[in-house]
Amino acid sequence: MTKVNLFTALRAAFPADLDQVAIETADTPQPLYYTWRDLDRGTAMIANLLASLQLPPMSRVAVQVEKSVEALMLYLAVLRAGHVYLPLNNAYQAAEVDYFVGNAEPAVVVCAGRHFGWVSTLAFQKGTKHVFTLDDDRSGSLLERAAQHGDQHEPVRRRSDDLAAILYTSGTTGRSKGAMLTHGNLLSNALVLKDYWGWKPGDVLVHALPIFHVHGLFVASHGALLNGSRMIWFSKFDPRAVIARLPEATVFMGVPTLYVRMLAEPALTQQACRGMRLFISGSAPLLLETFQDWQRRTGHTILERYGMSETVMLTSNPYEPASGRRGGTVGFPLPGVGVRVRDDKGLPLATGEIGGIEVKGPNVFKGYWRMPEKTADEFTNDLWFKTGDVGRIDADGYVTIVGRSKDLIISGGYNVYPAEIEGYLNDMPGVAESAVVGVPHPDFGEAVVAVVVAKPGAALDGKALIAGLKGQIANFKVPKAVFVVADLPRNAMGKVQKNLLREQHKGLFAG
Ligand code: MCA
Ligand code: AMP
Repeated sequence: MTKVNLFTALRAAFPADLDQVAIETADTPQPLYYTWRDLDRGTAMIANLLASLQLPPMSRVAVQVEKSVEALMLYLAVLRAGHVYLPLNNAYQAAEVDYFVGNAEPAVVVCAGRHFGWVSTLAFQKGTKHVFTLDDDRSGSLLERAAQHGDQHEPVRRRSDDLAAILYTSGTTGRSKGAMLTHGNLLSNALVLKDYWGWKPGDVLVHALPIFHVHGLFVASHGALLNGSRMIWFSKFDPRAVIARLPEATVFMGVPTLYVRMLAEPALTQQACRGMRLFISGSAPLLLETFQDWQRRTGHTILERYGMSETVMLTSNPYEPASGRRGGTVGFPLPGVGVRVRDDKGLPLATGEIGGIEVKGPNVFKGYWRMPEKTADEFTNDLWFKTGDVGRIDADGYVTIVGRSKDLIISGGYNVYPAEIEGYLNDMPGVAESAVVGVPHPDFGEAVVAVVVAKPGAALDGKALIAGLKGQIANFKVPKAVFVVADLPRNAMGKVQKNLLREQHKGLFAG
């Protein structure tokens, strides 16, 4: 078990020459070059600002900002100051942010300047004392205030089981749950991945994922930082621009949609990938077709891995040899991680049989924030975490995910819980009931589709319902299509047969 503040461990991996470039921006008006010294000084100044606020130990710092290097520094500064980072998807709207702030009770909230009005109103109402702004052009009150502080800061000591971050992940029923990740969870996983994926001197990472989820914030950023590797930093994913920078890079990480979009670009060639050593995919199932197309086009075999907000990374296809990477599988349990498959009654299954995936290890979270009962529900009696994913482990040890027992849609790497969307739809005028399902989508993998029943006498229009949802919830959660029907299909028990709805609409986005 690790005993240090995660920041201290990352800082220790900075190269001896702090004046080397650590991060180069790829899509700012002019490229910006941040040295390792800049990261050290910038995080110290923000950490000193946080210290000056005299917050209680392990205060939550909730952050909803555009992606920028300063936003990454804010994350690192929160670790450095010994507080708890709470990242929020910048697509979340007021009702969503209101819930997270109310639930987590952050001492500090940092938001985009243009959202200061509504964010500060709701945050102050919930008892938050400090609201700062941070924009992606390095403006805002956070940096203005941090500039008044010194650039030396001794990282606050933390134990491995102290909280480092809370990541909200939606619940099958009810509201989102905050997964509490500790310094030990994050550091142990980062150290394992550094080794497992063969990070080495000279590696350069193209970072094009958002930094409010596990994939971009922890897996990608920690990987590069812990290896002292340069990052080419995109604030937004743009397939053409990313391909143009691959020749300077060695490592890329993406959700399947990123690979699908790059494959649509003629510029994606073996030549463009000549310097690359590793393409990693995760967060959603990578279609075998995408895996094979990528091999044909680039000569590279994508390495697929599997993880969760509650556990960081769990399994990975092997780094060596590339021929051991099997498309359609998520590879082997990472060193130190236990993965087992159980039937409905929690009993062991034979090799190759399909059941619920359960996991154990130093990477598994501490529990859901202020939800001890929910936490207990998700662990077995012998303390394995029930992932809600359904899969099998074959005779060679490869894990394959075949589905989910949780009612979850993964669209472009973002998770959408049908119950949440159904709740919003059911509250809309004229809606009697609704069912939300995921259907295959060529770009997003799965797309959200809703089927609604009108109240007697009400006339509903799918497009109007979509427009109504857009102001209320993050756009990626809004159904791409809404069908109005007379009745929802139900089984003898009265349960909505979502499988029939999925089947009925599976060709909606084909081709
Ligand atoms: C954007 N839109 C979407 C999505 N993204 N709709 C459905 N699903 C999506 N994922 C919609 C917007 O609402 C908008 O709709 C329109 O598309 C254009 O929005 P824009 O922001 O321009 O989209 P984009 O820039 O093209 O974004 C697509 C994207 C992005 C690059 C694929 O979704 C993305 O970065 N996804 C990665 C998510 C990720 O990092 N996941 C990791 C989770 P309208 O036009 O109606 O307004 S971590 C995790 O799962 C675990 C633990 C793990 O294993 O890693
Ligand atoms: P979240 O923690 O909410 O970001 O999402 C975690 C979920 O993403 C997992 O429980 C899986 O259902 C899914 N997931 C992550 N990686 C993969 C993968 N490589 N293949 C299939 N599903 C994945």
